[in-house]
Amino acid sequence: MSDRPVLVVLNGPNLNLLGEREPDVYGHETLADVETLCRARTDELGWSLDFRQTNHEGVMIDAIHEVRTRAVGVVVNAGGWTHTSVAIRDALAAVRCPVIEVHISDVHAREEFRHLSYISDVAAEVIVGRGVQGYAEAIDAVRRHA
Ligand code: CA2
Repeated sequence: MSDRPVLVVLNGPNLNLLGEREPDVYGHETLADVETLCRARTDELGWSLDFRQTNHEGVMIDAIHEVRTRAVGVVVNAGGWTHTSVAIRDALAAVRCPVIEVHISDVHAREEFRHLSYISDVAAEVIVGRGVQGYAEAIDAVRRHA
């Protein structure tokens, strides 16, 4: 088993559909493209990448618990749960390493209900509206905060 630091990227509901709909909001890249760009960045840093997506809140919470003591950093796009889930926020609050919140779109320029994030105040940094490139920026933010 590799002893390289493990960078964890967690994606929430509907992000598996990335690239299939709403390209004006989310762009044309797929989640597989996002994984590829994250892997390029973690390879450069000599880190390994654990990249996941789930549409199930309990699976996301279990994943956060599983990585909370062993990751070098957690990059999380919690999708719609960002605006609704105290449970995901509580799980992220127990993570020992830096947590970086990322959103592909500029949530603050969209509907009012997307302006509230339950996660932002337990995150070391929040990156919004940078497209999928925001994931690479989030990995760089982990490096600064780790
Ligand atoms: O901008 C982001 O990254 C979001 O986290 C994406 C979430 C949305 O609920 C947040 O407010 C902002 C939605 C992810 C759904 O992504 C889709 C992509 C393509 C087609 C359908 C859904």
